[in-house]
Amino acid sequence: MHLSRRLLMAGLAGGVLAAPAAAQTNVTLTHALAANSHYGVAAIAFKETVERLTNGRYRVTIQRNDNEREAIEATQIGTQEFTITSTGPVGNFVPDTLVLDIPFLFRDYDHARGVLDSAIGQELLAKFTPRGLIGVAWMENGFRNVTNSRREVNSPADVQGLKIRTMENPVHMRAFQTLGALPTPMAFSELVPALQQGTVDGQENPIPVIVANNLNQVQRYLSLTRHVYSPAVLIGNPGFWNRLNAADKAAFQEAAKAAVQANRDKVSADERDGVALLRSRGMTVRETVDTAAFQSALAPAFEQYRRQFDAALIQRITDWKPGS
Ligand code: EAX
Repeated sequence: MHLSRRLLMAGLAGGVLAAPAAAQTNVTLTHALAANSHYGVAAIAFKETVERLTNGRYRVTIQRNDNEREAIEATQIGTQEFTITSTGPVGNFVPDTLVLDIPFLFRDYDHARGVLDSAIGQELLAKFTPRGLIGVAWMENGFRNVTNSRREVNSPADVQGLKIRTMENPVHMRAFQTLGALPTPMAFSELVPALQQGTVDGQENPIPVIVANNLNQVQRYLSLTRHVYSPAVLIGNPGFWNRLNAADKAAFQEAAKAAVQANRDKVSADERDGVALLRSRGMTVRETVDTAAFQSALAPAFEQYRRQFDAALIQRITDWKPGS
């Protein structure tokens, strides 16, 4: 065989003439918590799925940013492509989502997950687009519980006068004001220093967040008030998202599904094991509170929410049941 033909055959065999390596695109995703938290495991599932389904053409870098409002702003302007955040600050960007933050709106996790996975959830995700964000998928933070270092909380009377850190969320702030507490809104990044310095007496967060951030080190009492369900959401940058071709967009959507599953599985595990763990870390835990008293004490706030939000949507959420 002629030499050049032999070289050509060898080159082809050795891949020397293979197509140039596909370009790689770096994608940044942030969230507020530790890598082993319910957000952290979701971020890892998202990263692994994107990189697997795109054969590494997209490389996801996970970074921690515990100022969720800043992370949403960065996603909106495109200095990062995705963020996982609680709905806490989201209402300042997408006001329609505030309806999800109404206390005692969701009966339990099945109800919340069912509503967010239904047409109602899709309708609310669509509200992100005109606000310069992509609502990719609903995730989960969990049912929120009150902690403080002053006293056990069983009823609304026990909350009166407590300086309670809330998220920067007007629905939550109105609820704690109505209960006679002193709601003090701040970003999650400021919470632990505020508790350490006594700027606030308490805060409220789901078990997964209390566990992941060792809030037992700065809070003595935990009361399972479960006063509000806290959704989380995977938000994307519109410029990045709209440039994806159909196949790559499907890969990112598949990755979002994997993230939601990992997130919910971790919340369920933390709800199962977290109370015993927090007790073992020294917290005094009150597992049952006078929920009916909290609900009736919040009646004036509910009245205002019904006037402020789409009452029909609130009813649709309340009436939702499996198969509906
Ligand atoms: O999203 O700010 C909060 O209390 C949130 O629950 C926390 O950042 C996890």
